[in-house]
Amino acid sequence: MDEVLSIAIQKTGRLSEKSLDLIRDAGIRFLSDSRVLKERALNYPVEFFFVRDDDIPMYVANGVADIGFVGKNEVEERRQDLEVIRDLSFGACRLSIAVPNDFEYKSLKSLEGKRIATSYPNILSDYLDKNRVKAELVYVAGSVEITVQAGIADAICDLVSTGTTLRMNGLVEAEAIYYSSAVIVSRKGFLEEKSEKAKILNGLLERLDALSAARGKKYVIFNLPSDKVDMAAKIVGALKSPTVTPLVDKSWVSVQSVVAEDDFWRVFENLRKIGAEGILVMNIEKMTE
Ligand code: PRT
Ligand code: ZN
Repeated sequence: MDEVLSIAIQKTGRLSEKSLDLIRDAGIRFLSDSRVLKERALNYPVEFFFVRDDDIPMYVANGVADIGFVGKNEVEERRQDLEVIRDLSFGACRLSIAVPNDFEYKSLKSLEGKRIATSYPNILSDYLDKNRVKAELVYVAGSVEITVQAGIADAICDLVSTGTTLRMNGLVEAEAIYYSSAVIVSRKGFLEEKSEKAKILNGLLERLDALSAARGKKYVIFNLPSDKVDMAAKIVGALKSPTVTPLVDKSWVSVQSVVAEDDFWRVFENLRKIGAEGILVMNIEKMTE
Protein backbone atom coordinates (compact mmCIF):
# COMPACT_ATOMS: atom_id res chain seq x y z
CA MET A 1 0.00 0.00 0.00
CA ASP A 2 1.13 3.54 -0.67
CA GLU A 3 2.44 5.42 2.34
CA VAL A 4 0.34 8.28 3.67
CA LEU A 5 1.52 10.98 6.09
CA SER A 6 -0.98 11.37 8.90
CA ILE A 7 -1.63 14.88 10.23
CA ALA A 8 -3.39 15.63 13.52
CA ILE A 9 -5.45 18.82 13.46
CA GLN A 10 -7.73 20.37 16.07
CA LYS A 11 -11.29 19.25 15.32
CA THR A 12 -12.98 22.52 16.25
CA GLY A 13 -11.49 25.56 17.91
CA ARG A 14 -9.18 28.46 17.35
CA LEU A 15 -6.58 26.59 15.35
CA SER A 16 -8.67 24.30 13.19
CA GLU A 17 -9.81 26.63 10.39
CA LYS A 18 -6.43 28.34 10.07
CA SER A 19 -4.60 25.01 9.94
CA LEU A 20 -6.93 23.80 7.20
CA ASP A 21 -6.61 27.10 5.29
CA LEU A 22 -2.85 26.66 5.25
CA ILE A 23 -3.19 23.14 3.92
CA ARG A 24 -5.62 24.36 1.25
CA ASP A 25 -3.21 27.14 0.25
CA ALA A 26 -0.57 24.44 -0.16
CA GLY A 27 -2.80 22.99 -2.89
CA ILE A 28 -4.10 20.02 -0.93
CA ARG A 29 -7.77 19.23 -1.42
CA PHE A 30 -10.10 17.32 0.88
CA LEU A 31 -13.78 17.18 1.84
CA SER A 32 -13.34 18.90 5.21
CA ASP A 33 -17.04 19.55 5.82
CA SER A 34 -17.76 16.24 7.42
CA ARG A 35 -14.88 16.41 9.96
CA VAL A 36 -14.98 12.69 10.47
CA LEU A 37 -12.21 11.32 12.66
CA LYS A 38 -9.98 10.45 9.71
CA GLU A 39 -9.97 11.79 6.21
CA ARG A 40 -7.73 11.13 3.23
CA ALA A 41 -6.75 14.09 1.02
CA LEU A 42 -7.88 13.86 -2.60
CA ASN A 43 -4.68 14.88 -4.37
CA TYR A 44 -1.78 14.41 -1.94
CA PRO A 45 -0.57 11.43 0.13
CA VAL A 46 -1.76 12.78 3.49
CA GLU A 47 -4.63 11.97 5.82
CA PHE A 48 -6.11 14.15 8.54
CA PHE A 49 -6.92 13.11 12.00
CA PHE A 50 -9.36 15.52 13.72
CA VAL A 51 -8.95 15.54 17.51
CA ARG A 52 -8.87 17.80 20.59
CA ASP A 53 -5.82 20.02 20.74
CA ASP A 54 -4.88 18.71 24.21
CA ASP A 55 -4.40 15.23 22.77
CA ILE A 56 -2.31 16.15 19.73
CA PRO A 57 1.12 15.96 21.45
CA MET A 58 0.28 12.48 22.77
CA TYR A 59 -0.97 11.21 19.41
CA VAL A 60 2.15 12.42 17.64
CA ALA A 61 4.45 11.02 20.33
CA ASN A 62 2.69 7.63 20.08
CA GLY A 63 2.88 7.54 16.31
CA VAL A 64 -0.91 7.59 15.88
CA ALA A 65 -0.24 10.73 13.80
CA ASP A 66 3.07 11.61 12.14
CA ILE A 67 2.78 15.35 12.62
CA GLY A 68 0.41 17.73 14.37
CA PHE A 69 -0.71 21.33 13.98
CA VAL A 70 -1.01 22.54 17.55
CA GLY A 71 -0.34 25.43 19.95
CA LYS A 72 3.25 25.46 21.25
CA ASN A 73 1.72 25.90 24.73
CA GLU A 74 0.20 22.40 24.52
CA VAL A 75 3.49 20.92 23.33
CA GLU A 76 5.34 22.55 26.23
CA GLU A 77 2.72 21.52 28.78
CA ARG A 78 2.30 17.87 27.74
CA ARG A 79 5.96 16.97 28.15
CA GLN A 80 6.10 14.50 25.27
CA ASP A 81 9.26 13.77 23.35
CA LEU A 82 8.50 15.95 20.34
CA GLU A 83 10.23 18.26 17.94
CA VAL A 84 8.80 21.58 16.78
CA ILE A 85 9.59 21.60 13.06
CA ARG A 86 7.89 24.83 12.00
CA ASP A 87 6.46 27.93 13.64
CA LEU A 88 3.26 29.02 11.94
CA SER A 89 1.96 32.53 11.47
CA PHE A 90 -1.20 32.23 13.54
CA GLY A 91 -2.49 31.38 17.01
CA ALA A 92 -0.23 33.86 18.77
CA CYS A 93 -0.99 34.24 22.47
CA ARG A 94 0.77 34.32 25.81
CA LEU A 95 0.32 32.39 29.01
CA SER A 96 -0.03 34.99 31.72
CA ILE A 97 -0.56 35.24 35.42
CA ALA A 98 -3.46 37.57 36.20
CA VAL A 99 -4.76 38.88 39.48
CA PRO A 100 -7.97 40.64 40.59
CA ASN A 101 -8.01 44.45 40.16
CA ASP A 102 -7.68 45.01 43.91
CA PHE A 103 -4.76 42.60 44.37
CA GLU A 104 -1.57 44.43 45.30
CA TYR A 105 0.82 42.82 42.89
CA LYS A 106 4.43 43.97 43.23
CA SER A 107 6.37 41.00 41.93
CA LEU A 108 6.03 37.26 41.60
CA LYS A 109 6.75 37.09 45.33
CA SER A 110 3.28 38.57 45.91
CA LEU A 111 1.93 35.13 44.92
CA GLU A 112 3.75 33.33 47.74
CA GLY A 113 1.27 30.99 49.46
CA LYS A 114 -1.61 31.97 47.14
CA ARG A 115 -3.92 29.68 45.15
CA ILE A 116 -3.43 29.98 41.37
CA ALA A 117 -5.92 28.33 39.01
CA THR A 118 -4.61 27.10 35.66
CA SER A 119 -4.88 24.52 32.89
CA TYR A 120 -1.09 24.67 32.52
CA PRO A 121 0.28 23.27 35.80
CA ASN A 122 3.59 22.08 34.32
CA ILE A 123 4.57 25.36 32.69
CA LEU A 124 3.41 27.34 35.71
CA SER A 125 5.11 25.20 38.35
CA ASP A 126 8.40 25.30 36.42
CA TYR A 127 8.17 29.07 36.30
CA LEU A 128 7.37 29.41 39.98
CA ASP A 129 10.15 26.97 40.96
CA LYS A 130 12.66 28.83 38.83
CA ASN A 131 11.72 32.02 40.64
CA ARG A 132 11.60 30.33 44.05
CA VAL A 133 7.97 31.14 44.70
CA LYS A 134 5.77 28.59 46.46
CA ALA A 135 2.08 28.73 45.58
CA GLU A 136 -0.79 26.26 45.53
CA LEU A 137 -1.87 25.28 42.01
CA VAL A 138 -5.56 24.63 41.39
CA TYR A 139 -6.06 22.63 38.19
CA VAL A 140 -9.10 23.50 36.06
CA ALA A 141 -9.63 22.28 32.50
CA GLY A 142 -11.44 25.40 31.26
CA SER A 143 -13.07 28.73 32.23
CA VAL A 144 -10.06 29.58 34.32
CA GLU A 145 -11.06 33.25 34.41
CA ILE A 146 -14.09 32.63 36.64
CA THR A 147 -12.21 30.81 39.40
CA VAL A 148 -11.36 33.95 41.36
CA GLN A 149 -14.97 35.14 41.52
CA ALA A 150 -15.99 31.57 42.30
CA GLY A 151 -13.74 31.75 45.34
CA ILE A 152 -11.49 28.81 44.54
CA ALA A 153 -8.38 30.80 43.56
CA ASP A 154 -6.60 34.07 44.37
CA ALA A 155 -5.03 34.45 40.94
CA ILE A 156 -5.07 32.68 37.60
CA CYS A 157 -2.62 31.65 34.91
CA ASP A 158 -4.25 31.41 31.48
CA LEU A 159 -3.82 32.16 27.79
CA VAL A 160 -4.35 35.77 26.76
CA SER A 161 -4.54 37.30 23.32
CA THR A 162 -6.44 40.59 23.37
CA GLY A 163 -6.91 40.78 27.15
CA THR A 164 -10.69 41.28 26.87
CA THR A 165 -11.56 38.14 28.81
CA LEU A 166 -9.39 39.23 31.73
CA ARG A 167 -10.91 42.73 31.79
CA MET A 168 -14.43 41.35 31.61
CA ASN A 169 -13.72 39.27 34.68
CA GLY A 170 -12.13 41.99 36.79
CA LEU A 171 -8.60 40.68 36.34
CA VAL A 172 -5.36 42.38 35.31
CA GLU A 173 -2.39 40.79 33.64
CA ALA A 174 0.53 40.66 36.07
CA GLU A 175 3.19 38.66 34.26
CA ALA A 176 3.52 36.85 30.91
CA ILE A 177 5.32 33.58 31.53
CA TYR A 178 5.27 31.85 28.12
CA TYR A 179 4.78 33.03 24.52
CA SER A 180 3.06 30.72 22.08
CA SER A 181 1.88 30.35 18.50
CA ALA A 182 0.67 27.49 16.38
CA VAL A 183 3.44 25.10 15.37
CA ILE A 184 3.96 21.85 13.49
CA VAL A 185 5.35 19.05 15.63
CA SER A 186 6.70 15.62 14.84
CA ARG A 187 8.41 12.92 16.83
CA LYS A 188 12.13 13.64 17.26
CA GLY A 189 14.28 13.11 14.18
CA PHE A 190 11.35 12.28 11.89
CA LEU A 191 12.32 14.88 9.26
CA GLU A 192 15.75 13.30 8.79
CA GLU A 193 14.46 9.74 8.44
CA LYS A 194 14.94 8.07 5.08
CA SER A 195 11.31 6.90 4.97
CA GLU A 196 8.65 7.53 2.35
CA LYS A 197 6.62 9.43 4.99
CA ALA A 198 9.53 11.75 5.76
CA LYS A 199 9.80 12.43 2.04
CA ILE A 200 6.12 13.36 1.89
CA LEU A 201 6.61 15.66 4.88
CA ASN A 202 9.59 17.39 3.29
CA GLY A 203 7.51 18.01 0.17
CA LEU A 204 4.69 19.47 2.24
CA LEU A 205 7.09 21.71 4.20
CA GLU A 206 8.56 23.02 0.98
CA ARG A 207 5.11 24.19 -0.06
CA LEU A 208 4.38 25.71 3.37
CA ASP A 209 7.75 27.48 3.35
CA ALA A 210 6.97 29.00 -0.05
CA LEU A 211 3.73 30.38 1.40
CA SER A 212 5.43 31.72 4.49
CA ALA A 213 8.25 33.36 2.49
CA ALA A 214 5.62 35.27 0.50
CA ARG A 215 3.71 36.42 3.58
CA GLY A 216 4.13 40.10 4.37
CA LYS A 217 5.93 40.74 1.08
CA LYS A 218 4.91 42.79 -1.95
CA TYR A 219 6.16 42.75 -5.50
CA VAL A 220 7.01 46.25 -6.70
CA ILE A 221 7.60 47.39 -10.30
CA PHE A 222 8.48 50.97 -11.24
CA ASN A 223 10.13 53.07 -13.92
CA LEU A 224 13.27 54.97 -13.03
CA PRO A 225 15.85 57.24 -14.66
CA SER A 226 18.71 54.85 -15.59
CA ASP A 227 21.32 56.72 -13.54
CA LYS A 228 19.31 56.17 -10.31
CA VAL A 229 19.45 52.35 -10.31
CA ASP A 230 22.15 52.11 -7.63
CA MET A 231 20.18 54.38 -5.32
CA ALA A 232 16.99 52.41 -5.93
CA ALA A 233 18.79 49.16 -5.09
CA LYS A 234 19.81 50.64 -1.73
CA ILE A 235 16.26 51.82 -1.01
CA VAL A 236 14.52 48.53 -1.76
CA GLY A 237 17.29 46.51 -0.08
CA ALA A 238 16.40 43.44 -2.14
CA LEU A 239 17.67 39.99 -1.16
CA LYS A 240 19.52 39.87 -4.44
CA SER A 241 19.92 42.95 -6.61
CA PRO A 242 16.63 44.08 -8.17
CA THR A 243 15.79 43.05 -11.73
CA VAL A 244 16.42 45.90 -14.17
CA THR A 245 14.92 45.90 -17.69
CA PRO A 246 15.76 48.52 -20.36
CA LEU A 247 12.95 50.65 -21.82
CA VAL A 248 12.67 52.03 -25.35
CA ASP A 249 13.71 55.42 -24.00
CA LYS A 250 17.33 54.59 -23.08
CA SER A 251 17.42 57.11 -20.24
CA TRP A 252 14.80 55.06 -18.32
CA VAL A 253 14.65 51.50 -16.98
CA SER A 254 11.96 49.34 -15.41
CA VAL A 255 12.88 47.90 -11.98
CA GLN A 256 11.29 44.94 -10.19
CA SER A 257 11.84 43.92 -6.60
CA VAL A 258 10.34 42.25 -3.54
CA VAL A 259 9.68 44.58 -0.60
CA ALA A 260 8.54 43.83 2.95
CA GLU A 261 5.02 45.13 3.46
CA ASP A 262 5.97 46.74 6.79
CA ASP A 263 8.61 48.73 5.01
CA PHE A 264 6.53 49.59 1.97
CA TRP A 265 5.70 53.27 2.65
CA ARG A 266 9.30 54.16 3.48
CA VAL A 267 10.39 52.53 0.22
CA PHE A 268 7.60 54.25 -1.72
CA GLU A 269 8.45 57.73 -0.47
CA ASN A 270 12.16 57.32 -1.07
CA LEU A 271 11.59 55.96 -4.58
CA ARG A 272 9.39 58.98 -5.36
CA LYS A 273 12.21 61.25 -4.17
CA ILE A 274 14.69 59.79 -6.68
CA GLY A 275 12.18 60.13 -9.52
CA ALA A 276 10.47 56.73 -9.70
CA GLU A 277 7.25 56.73 -11.73
CA GLY A 278 4.46 54.29 -12.46
CA ILE A 279 4.97 52.41 -9.20
CA LEU A 280 2.96 49.21 -9.33
CA VAL A 281 2.51 47.02 -6.23
CA MET A 282 1.32 43.41 -6.33
CA ASN A 283 0.59 40.66 -3.87
CA ILE A 284 2.85 37.63 -3.87
CA GLU A 285 1.18 34.27 -3.33
CA LYS A 286 4.14 31.94 -3.07
CA MET A 287 7.87 32.38 -3.25
CA THR A 288 11.21 30.72 -2.53
CA GLU A 289 14.09 32.62 -0.96
O1 PRT B 1 -11.72 21.44 22.20
P1 PRT B 1 -10.24 21.65 22.28
O2 PRT B 1 -9.62 21.11 23.52
O3 PRT B 1 -9.58 21.18 21.01
O4 PRT B 1 -10.04 23.24 22.26
P2 PRT B 1 -9.66 24.26 23.43
O5 PRT B 1 -10.89 24.95 23.85
O6 PRT B 1 -8.76 23.64 24.44
O7 PRT B 1 -8.68 25.26 22.65
P3 PRT B 1 -8.96 26.61 21.86
O8 PRT B 1 -9.59 26.33 20.55
O9 PRT B 1 -9.58 27.64 22.74
O10 PRT B 1 -7.44 27.06 21.65
C1 PRT B 1 -6.57 26.30 20.87
C2 PRT B 1 -5.22 26.97 20.88
O11 PRT B 1 -5.33 28.30 20.36
C3 PRT B 1 -4.56 27.19 22.23
O12 PRT B 1 -3.93 26.03 22.73
C4 PRT B 1 -3.56 28.29 21.92
O13 PRT B 1 -2.39 27.74 21.36
C5 PRT B 1 -4.26 29.11 20.83
N1 PRT B 1 -4.81 30.40 21.32
C6 PRT B 1 -4.51 31.62 20.82
C7 PRT B 1 -5.70 30.57 22.32
C8 PRT B 1 -5.94 31.95 22.42
N2 PRT B 1 -5.19 32.58 21.48
C9 PRT B 1 -6.88 32.44 23.40
N3 PRT B 1 -7.07 33.66 23.50
N4 PRT B 1 -6.35 29.71 23.12
C10 PRT B 1 -7.23 30.17 24.00
N5 PRT B 1 -7.52 31.48 24.19
C11 PRT B 1 -8.57 31.79 25.19
C12 PRT B 1 -8.05 31.94 26.61
O14 PRT B 1 -7.97 30.69 27.24
C13 PRT B 1 -9.10 32.87 27.24
O15 PRT B 1 -10.23 32.13 27.64
O16 PRT B 1 -9.22 33.01 24.89
C14 PRT B 1 -9.49 33.74 26.09
C15 PRT B 1 -8.61 34.97 26.12
O17 PRT B 1 -8.70 35.68 24.92
P4 PRT B 1 -8.67 37.28 24.94
O18 PRT B 1 -8.61 37.66 23.49
O19 PRT B 1 -9.93 37.74 25.58
O20 PRT B 1 -7.42 37.68 25.67
ZN1 ZN C 1 -8.09 21.87 24.54
